[in-house]
Amino acid sequence: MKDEQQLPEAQQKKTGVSRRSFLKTVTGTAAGIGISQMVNPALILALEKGLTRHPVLWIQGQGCTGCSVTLLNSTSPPIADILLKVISLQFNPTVMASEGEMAMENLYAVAEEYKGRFSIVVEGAIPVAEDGKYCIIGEIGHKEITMVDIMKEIGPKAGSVLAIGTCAAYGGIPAAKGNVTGATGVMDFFQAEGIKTPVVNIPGCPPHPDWIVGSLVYLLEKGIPELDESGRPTLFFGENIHDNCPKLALYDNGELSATLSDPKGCRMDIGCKGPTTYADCYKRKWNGGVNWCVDNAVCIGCVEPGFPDGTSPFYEPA
Ligand code: FSX
Ligand code: SF4
Ligand code: SF4
Repeated sequence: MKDEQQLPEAQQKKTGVSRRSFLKTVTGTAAGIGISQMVNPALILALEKGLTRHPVLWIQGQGCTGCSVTLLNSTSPPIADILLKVISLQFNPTVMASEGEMAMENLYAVAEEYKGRFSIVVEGAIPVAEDGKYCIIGEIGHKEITMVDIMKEIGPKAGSVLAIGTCAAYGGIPAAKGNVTGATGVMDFFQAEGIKTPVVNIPGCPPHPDWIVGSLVYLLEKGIPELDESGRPTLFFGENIHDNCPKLALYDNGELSATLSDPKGCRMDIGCKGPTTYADCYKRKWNGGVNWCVDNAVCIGCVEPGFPDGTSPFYEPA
């Protein structure tokens, strides 16, 4: 593997955050929910061992960029530390400085040089209809390169793939009823193309930043995590929301909210899909631990393979 000195200049910039203060940041959150008691130790261990930064190619297809935005909201540890200390982000259309052919050539060069030793993060679905022409990632020599082309070329060379967001994992919103683009999740695409690279699904529309960071660190430190039948890490998606919901006692007592603006009761009658949804939102919460969907609305089952068609209408009981 290239050492850091050989990585592009942008990758070498230091954050000004020392290893000691980074460790303090992650240990400081271990007592709370933060990246959780499960993942913080792995992250700390990785840093203590001087984890070699791992090349990551982040490919964006049919999505809303909400997955990148959610990652940029990662506060513990801060996103700058993840990008500059844990991974070596070699391609990301939203935040990378390079562009055009240079960026595309770097993408292919990294995949070749680090064969089997880099990861791909896929954000958004892969549109396979019309020869993949619904999603052009870039050009080399005036030849358009589709997302399908890229995934066929670099998918088999990667050591692992993280399918971030429900679109990348299962097709999500682009694959909803009326899908003319052939929007497909990564696992289905790989199966159709005979690509054997292991895939970890981190669904959610968007996924929680802890799910992304935690899974990435787990992958680098320990390898592929335990996955459920939908390809999701059980670490984050192993528990049923309804069974663990703080409003379960209200449900059991028949105290049900009749409107969204009636915050007290269980949200079952206004469409909550918690009973068929598996994720740890009930304890992790969102927005830095401030609130989560059922506080003000309902769970719409955004992490489930059938989302959104299978969990619609969102505000009507299942
Ligand atoms: Fe999909 Fe990502 Fe939903 Fe959006 O890009 S998972 S539409 S929140 O953000 O792909
Ligand atoms: Fe279940 Fe939703 Fe009611 Fe919570 S709010 S108890 S998840 S139905
Ligand atoms: Fe998605 Fe439900 Fe979690 Fe909200 S509570 S983020 S809809 S899984």
